[in-house]
Amino acid sequence: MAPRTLLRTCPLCEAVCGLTLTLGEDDRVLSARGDREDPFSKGFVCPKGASFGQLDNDPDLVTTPLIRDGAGFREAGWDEAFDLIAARFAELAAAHGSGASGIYLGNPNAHTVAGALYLPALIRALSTRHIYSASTADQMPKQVAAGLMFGDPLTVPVPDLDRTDFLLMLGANPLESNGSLCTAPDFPGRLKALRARGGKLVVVDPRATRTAALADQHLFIRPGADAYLLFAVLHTLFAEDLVTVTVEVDGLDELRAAAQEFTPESVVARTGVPADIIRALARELAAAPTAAVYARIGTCTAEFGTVTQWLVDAINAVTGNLDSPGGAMFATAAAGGIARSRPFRPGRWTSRVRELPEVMGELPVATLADEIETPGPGQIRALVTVAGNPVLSAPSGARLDKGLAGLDFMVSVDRYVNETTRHAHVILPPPRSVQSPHYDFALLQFAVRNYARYSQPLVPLDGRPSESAVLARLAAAVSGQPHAGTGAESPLAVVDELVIAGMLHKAGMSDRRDELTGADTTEQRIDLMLKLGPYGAWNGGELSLRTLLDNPHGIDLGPLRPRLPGVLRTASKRVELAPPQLLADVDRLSAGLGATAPEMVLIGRRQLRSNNSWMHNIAGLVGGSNRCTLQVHPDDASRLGLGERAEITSAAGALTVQVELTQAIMPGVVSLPHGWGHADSVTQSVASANAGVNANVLTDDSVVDAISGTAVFNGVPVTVGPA
Ligand SMILES: Nc1nc2c(c(=O)[nH]1)N[C@H]1C(S)=C(S)[C@@H](COP(=O)(O)OP(=O)(O)OC[C@H]3O[C@@H](n4cnc5c(=O)[nH]c(N)nc54)[C@H](O)[C@@H]3O)O[C@H]1N2
Ligand SMILES: Nc1nc2c(c(=O)[nH]1)N[C@H]1C(S)=C(S)[C@@H](COP(=O)(O)OP(=O)(O)OC[C@H]3O[C@@H](n4cnc5c(=O)[nH]c(N)nc54)[C@H](O)[C@@H]3O)O[C@H]1N2
Ligand code: SF4
Ligand SMILES: [Mo]
Repeated sequence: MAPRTLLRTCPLCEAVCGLTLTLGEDDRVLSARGDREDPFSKGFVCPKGASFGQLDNDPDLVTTPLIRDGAGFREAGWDEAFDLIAARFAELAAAHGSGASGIYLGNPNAHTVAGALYLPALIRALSTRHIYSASTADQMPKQVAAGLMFGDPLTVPVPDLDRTDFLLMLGANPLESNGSLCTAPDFPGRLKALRARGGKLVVVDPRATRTAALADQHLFIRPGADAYLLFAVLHTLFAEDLVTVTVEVDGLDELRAAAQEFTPESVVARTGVPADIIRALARELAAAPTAAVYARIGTCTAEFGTVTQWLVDAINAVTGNLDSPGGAMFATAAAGGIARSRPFRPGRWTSRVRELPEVMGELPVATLADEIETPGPGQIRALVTVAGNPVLSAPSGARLDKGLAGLDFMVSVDRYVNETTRHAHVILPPPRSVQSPHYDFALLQFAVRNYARYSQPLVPLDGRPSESAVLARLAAAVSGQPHAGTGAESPLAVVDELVIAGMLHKAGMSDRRDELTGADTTEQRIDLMLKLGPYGAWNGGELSLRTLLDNPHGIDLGPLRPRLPGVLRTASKRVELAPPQLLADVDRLSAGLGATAPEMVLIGRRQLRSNNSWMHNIAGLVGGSNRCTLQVHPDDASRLGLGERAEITSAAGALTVQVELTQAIMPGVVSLPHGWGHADSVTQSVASANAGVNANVLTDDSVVDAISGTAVFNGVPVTVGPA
């Protein structure tokens, strides 16, 4: 068989680019390029997507279950691995009852079909409140703000990138990250197009990033101060009578009152942004025919993360740009949209040790180490991790590293032995990406154009279970259910039939089970979700699994359309501009106005050829600009007497780091990327040889965004001196 060309969505970041893969006779991926016929990504590919083959062929990937054996691991069969898991969880339940186990879900779950469709069953099976994920190290503030303003935490507006006249972007660097909570393949091209059509781009960032270089205007801001800047913009809009509200809202007067004290002058010291620039920004936002404010990770993982995300959409609303073309709009995804009928409510329970709030059923990852270390009823003794590396990604990572080493039992579903999974007693590997189906249930909720694409598994499973089957079997094993059945008796088929029956029943279509198509029950579930979705064949439209299989480059479903008030789930059925839970944090914010800022603070950054912690084992991607360095302004370096290496210390820990001098960072701010700090004991030869340091040794898990419990990675007080 000659090399063949196959199509697949890139699973590596939120841009969901179409890939054209060439596979050799042995089913190895020989090359990957952008799929020019994909109507959304139109051939765009970044260096990571182009390295898809090297990643898929990495000889260091785990390919069979591994069971802890002394200091290392031995290979094992699937039955043996699951029998051991079932036995150990049964012992745990007998000794401690339920609630002694926990789960941590990492970022790639947002990209896999298994993560979208089978984690709910696994979480239920564990019957625990110890549910943690990368969300509380990432976007949770945005979801809480959206939940309180719109009633559902998945109802997150995105900038209408392709039509806006004015984009204010804070704390995002899509030229390196390719975008986040804003699914937009070729984000760089879309920004260039914005400027080419006469639009204006303003970037707010403590660093002069590659995105800032593309902008009309770049404003340096002191880390953690975005809420002050946005409040001062709001203040100006109200003070100068520039407010236009075009959607039904509640709370406009309360919002005005809250903004009252934040005059542009009052926030200058805190933000570092001159008052006249803030006023001009507010006037331009109001005057632009269409405008959108968009803020991402730099503003989420900060002390006032949730307040900041609220103010972003409050400004979108009071400048008449919410839910209108060219403004901030809600996508209409083909499958997996909001299912809730009652308004979102955070803090329904709190964590055991620190009483931090529950949000969307989970607890903050910043308290995972507390829950592992602190004895007493409800202490975590066994942990499941799926697609995550919290030792490198969670705050106070070094503490977590020790905690994991002391667990009674740990199971990890992961491709690699890494800094986290090395502590597992059992590692269960997913199959290769090309052996997995792909549909972006999560990311297409945040797309800047409505679009759908399904990728079938391109290569047969050759005896390995799908990741969906692994998760379903794990759910059975941890809850003492039979886990070894096959065919219709397999845990996967049992879960799928339950879900399908439930969805059909809810839709009043229980007689239509036989009409679902697909090679297996997973595909049948996808077929059902598409058919019942807003474009679905059973909902007045045409979409089904068949349509997507017939259009393997993907289907364009048109530009974003206004969706209010239909998507609202607030009790008032209006947009809530001043939810009490958010107003409650404003006093703390105003108290910070007069506070003296620390002399030096740490922020993070992303690098084009990295992907959080897990792509440093690809030789073509590490080295050159992709190294773990501390960016320092030359003035700071000479003042502090820094040489090539520096010692950096925070309340949580200390590191010796490689210094990179650059004018691109504000004086008083240093930046270290996360995801580095690879341990010797992991079986990733390239990553170990390019180890770097773990930025999260310095971040402090005792400091969180009060409302969402999200970790604070930006604005961490540090001292820096010569090494
Ligand atoms: N200091 C600091 N820390 C941060 C951040 C920061 O900006 N600064 N950013 C935060 C953010 S935004 C995030 S999202 C988190 C990420 O935090 P995590 O999700 O905990 O970490 P990742 O490095 O993304 O780890 C992903 C893991 O999934 C595995 N994997 C990859 N593909 C698959 C798959 O298909 N199936 C399975 N089962 N496993 C797979 C990889 O081998 C890897 O071990 O880090 C956070 N941490
Ligand atoms: N190449 C690559 N792409 C990725 C990832 C990766 O690791 N590598 N990770 C993926 C993930 S999990 C995510 S969540 C997304 C994130 O995507 P983005 O949000 O675009 O993330 P970054 O590129 O880190 O950009 C954040 C910017 O915030 C700035 N910043 C830091 N502190 C502050 C602050 O207090 N205020 C303001 N205004 N700015 C601040 C930083 O200098 C940085 O330039 O990227 C995704 N894409
Ligand atoms: S931008 Fe993201 S989705 Fe596109 S090729 Fe690169 S890693 Fe893949
Ligand atoms: Mo993330």
